Order: sequence, then C-alpha cells, then structure tokens
Amino acid sequence: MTAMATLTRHAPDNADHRVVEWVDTLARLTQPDSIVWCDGSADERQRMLDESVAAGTLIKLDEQKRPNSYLARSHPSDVARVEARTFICSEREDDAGPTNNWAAPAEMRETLSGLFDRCMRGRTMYVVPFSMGPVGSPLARLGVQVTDSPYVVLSTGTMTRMGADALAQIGPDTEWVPAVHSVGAPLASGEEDVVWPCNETKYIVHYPETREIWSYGSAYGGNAILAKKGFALRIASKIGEDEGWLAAHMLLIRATNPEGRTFHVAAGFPSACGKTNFAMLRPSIPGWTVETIGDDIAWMAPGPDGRLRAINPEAGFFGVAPGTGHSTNPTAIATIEGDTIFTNVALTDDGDVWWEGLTDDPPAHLIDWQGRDWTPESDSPAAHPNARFTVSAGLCPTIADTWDDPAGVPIDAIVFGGRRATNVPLVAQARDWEHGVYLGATLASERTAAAEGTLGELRRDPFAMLPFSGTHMADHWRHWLNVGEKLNQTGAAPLIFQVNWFRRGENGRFLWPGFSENSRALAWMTERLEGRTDAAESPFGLVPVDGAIDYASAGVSDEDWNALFAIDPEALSAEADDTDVFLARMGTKVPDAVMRQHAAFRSQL
Ligand code: OXD
Ligand code: MN
Repeated sequence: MTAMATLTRHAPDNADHRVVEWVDTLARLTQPDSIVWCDGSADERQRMLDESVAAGTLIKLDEQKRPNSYLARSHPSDVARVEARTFICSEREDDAGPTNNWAAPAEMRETLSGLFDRCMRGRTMYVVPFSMGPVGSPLARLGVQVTDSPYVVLSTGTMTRMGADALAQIGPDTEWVPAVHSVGAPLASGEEDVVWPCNETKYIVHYPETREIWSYGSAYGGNAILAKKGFALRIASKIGEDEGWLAAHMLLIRATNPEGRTFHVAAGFPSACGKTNFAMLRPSIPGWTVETIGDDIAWMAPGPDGRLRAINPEAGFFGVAPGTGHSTNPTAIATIEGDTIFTNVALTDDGDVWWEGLTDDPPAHLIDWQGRDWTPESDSPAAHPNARFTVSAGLCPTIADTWDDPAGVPIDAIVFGGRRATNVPLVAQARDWEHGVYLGATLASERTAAAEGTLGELRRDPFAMLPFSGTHMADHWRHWLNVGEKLNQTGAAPLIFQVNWFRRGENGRFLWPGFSENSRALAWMTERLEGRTDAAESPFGLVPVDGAIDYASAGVSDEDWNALFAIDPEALSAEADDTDVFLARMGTKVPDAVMRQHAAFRSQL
C-alpha cells in the first residue's frame, strides 16, 4: 500500500468518490503528514480546542467568567481581509469587471500549483464538509474545504453546518464547491510551530465558472473561512446569476408590530456600518419586537408562491468586537457570554476579554491583542480594531424561531444603507424595483467627514458587494433587474428602501441617535408596506410625510428632523456628477434602466 493510500483510508465509507479523489490529489500536491476527515461532532471539537490550547493558538478564558470560550491572537500581519490579494479568475476579464482584481485562470493555476506544492508538510490536512443553509434545504448548497489550520476548522464549525451530515448530502450528482486553504507555512522535520502560522504571500482566489476557491497565506476571517465571503458571496453571486437567485451581503430580521403582524426585512450595508447592531435591534417603540435571522449574508430566491424567500446560509456570527458594548448592542453581549472564540481582543487580569467600547471605562490593566501589557495610558488600542467574536447564531437571545427554516422566510422589504454625512435622508422608499436597484447600485459611504453643505469623498459600495461580487458589478445589477421583473409578474416584489443613520449637522454632530431609535424608520417601512401612511416625493424617492415618524420621542428636535431630509441642490448636483464618473467607470455593461434612473435623479435637482 502506498503512503497516500494509507492517508485516504480515513475517508468515511459514504464519502463521494469525487470528494475522495479531490482530497487525494490535494494531498499529493501539498503533502501533509496526516489527513483528518471532520465529522462535526462535539467530541471532535473539544479535542481540537484542547489541541489548540496545547499548541498555544488558543488561550482558555476563565471558566466562570466566560465558559467554554477561548482567545486567539493572530500574527500582527494577518488581521483582516486582504482585498488587494483577492482575485476573481473568470475566463474573461470582462466577467470580473472593473471592481475586481482579475487574473487569467491558467496563469493563476500555475502560480498556485507552485505555492501549494508541499505547503502542508509537517501539518495535518483537515477535510471539512459543510452545508450553507439548513442541511437538506432546497436553498442550501454544499462545499468541502481542506485546510491545514485547526483554527479555521473550529471557525468553520461555528459558521456553517459542518461535518458528517453535510458530507452525506453529497452524492454522485450533487454540486459542491471545493475550497482549498493553506496557511502556507510547512514545517521541516523537528521544526517547532508558531502560534499563528501564516505567510507574507497571500492569495485569495475564486474561479467563478468552475465554482472553486483557493486561499493561501492567511488564517484570518474571510481570507480563510472560505464558506463565508468566498463561497456564500463571491461564488454564490455567480451561481445565483446562472440560476436566477440572489446572493446578497445582507442581514435578515423579522419585525413584529403591536398588532402581531410580522415583516421580514433584508438589509445591505457596507462593512462597518452597524450591521450587527441592526440585526439585533432592540426597538425603542413600545409593542414592537425585532428578531434576528442573519447578521451578514442572505440567499434569496423566488419561491413557489412567487415571493422572494430568503435563508441565512451561515450558522454563526463572525462579528466585530470593538464598538460592541452593553449600551450599544446588549443582545450581542448576551450572545457571547460563553461558547465563543475571540480573536485579537484584549485579555483581562482575571481571564476574561475586553475591547474598546465594551464598557465605558477600560480596566486599569490588560494584556493587549499582541500579548503586551496595556494600561489606559497606552497609545495603541487594547483590541485590534478588526478583533472578532465567533459564536453560534443559535446562542443569540433574539434569534427567530424560523431562522433555520429550510423553506426560508418571505421577504417584504429590502433596505440599502451607507454611512453618509450629507445628502442621503434618514429613510426613503424607492419608487419601484428599478429605482431600488439604482439606489443599491449607487450606494456609497463618505470617506471623510464633510464640512456642512459639501460632499465628502464618496466610497462607492454598490449593493454593499464591492469586495464580494464574483461577477462584473454591472452584470450583478442586470441580474437584480431580471429577478425583480420576475417577482413583479406576480406582484410580489418586496419594496426597496434606503436608510442613512449617519447624517451630520454642524460640527460633525450626528443628527439621529441611531441604535434602538432606528426602529422608527423600520416601523415606517412596514406602514408603507401596509399602505397605512402616505409619503412625499423627494429626489431619493418617497419620504415620510409630517407626523409619520415620532422623532420627538427619539429626542430629535424639529430642526434636526428637517436637516435629516434637507435637500441641498448644489451638493446633490456634485453627487450626481460623482455618479456619472462612477457609472462611466463601470463601462458599457451598465443596464439602460440604471442610466435612466440616474437621468431621472438629475432631472429632479
Ligand atoms: C464582514 C465584512 O466581515 O463585511 O462581514 O467585512
Ligand atoms: Mn459582511
């Protein structure tokens, strides 16, 4: 028997032969010391947690303060997604579009074969089968990741339905996404490992046509948990385009009004716009509840009844810790009381975790995310700004009982929101689906705090998908238009809205308190869905009429309320000019409908 045959003997008996052969080929290329097929069991997880503690990759937190929880500290060079090293290798460059890094697939394959050659020497290759979406759901999809990082296995175990049940779904005719990951740090015989192996050279590569992902050099978040941004957004956006459904960078919530009527809302925000806070919103309006279905990604497909139905393809939250606090997001704080892996947060002297924004006052002494002594006088933050918690969605106290319904939930409204200091009103309803696609296509955040009455530099983030689309952005827009057309045939298309919690007044002061008070905008959207309130025309669409939103109860003055909806023709005209440049950059594929909507926006100024 050959050495390799010895290795692959560990494949479960029911593993599809294509998966086994694929693992075999990768093992020959990367030459790990051993191969472990993960079954997703609690025993396996505990064993890997214990091994990671022994290896120093994880630090066990105090069992009383933070039961069954761990802290990881990454290498200081491996702390976030690396967009500049993320590639969409479609056959034609024009199918990746101007917002993606493109490389010719054949050339990239050659580069990667070189990098992956013997890259797992001295390490274990884990085979990690997973389902995105409830196992067996018609909306779910399957994948298998191989990785040489136990931390990535543990993270994928939380973020997906991982293990034997997923593997059992893969039969001879099942489509599954192969995802190959290595930290790129082979160990010579007898060489001691470091706590966070990685490589300065990084490649996060997607082949949309063949639905493959290859990632090298990083063990951090979206670079390495390939089920998340790589599969559920980049590859899924291409699958969705081919099959007629939508992969969206959107949270999912269920809102219930005082009469008990429920509404399902999908909302897309660029990274760092308070998405997790909105997914776990505690409404300030009496009688309302909001429950969480997902905090980051939604897969939405026209259902048998003609309505758009959505699942959260993930099973956990990979949330940004800094800024998540008892006052800003008590639900997230309750979710991570235990059973959580923290990465790059600070360690307290009593074995718990801390980060900027967790409490108003920092502890007197901490060990910072790089393992150094820290006091409030230190000149760098205790937690890395992109420090994370990884936790099961089921532990969220506001999780909806339908969050893992295999049939998904029917979507009533779709919301887009950016971080805008100027121009964009608190809330507006798109006039129709086509207008909504225009609002999504031109979504932006303002890079710098703008002086009053001027426009800051706009960072366009169309559909909040800028770093996550596996296709040409203009093709993404056309696809949304097509899906809308189909939904409109049965009159069942969700309404589309735009929100902005971040408009500023003089001295850069926020005009809207945000957080719980955002429920007032949400309630207005549901009243529009029910036809209970009128709306007024504005260049951004339909906005609330006087008296439709009780802003006084949110502590907002009449003056600030008016400023939240103020129209400054000069600044709007500058914005329209910026949009011209942006649309020109997107090239000739921009759908006529988007150009038509842009002309209509301009004509209203
Ligand atoms: C995320 C992101 O981590 O959008 O979810 O960057
Ligand atoms: Mn995200």
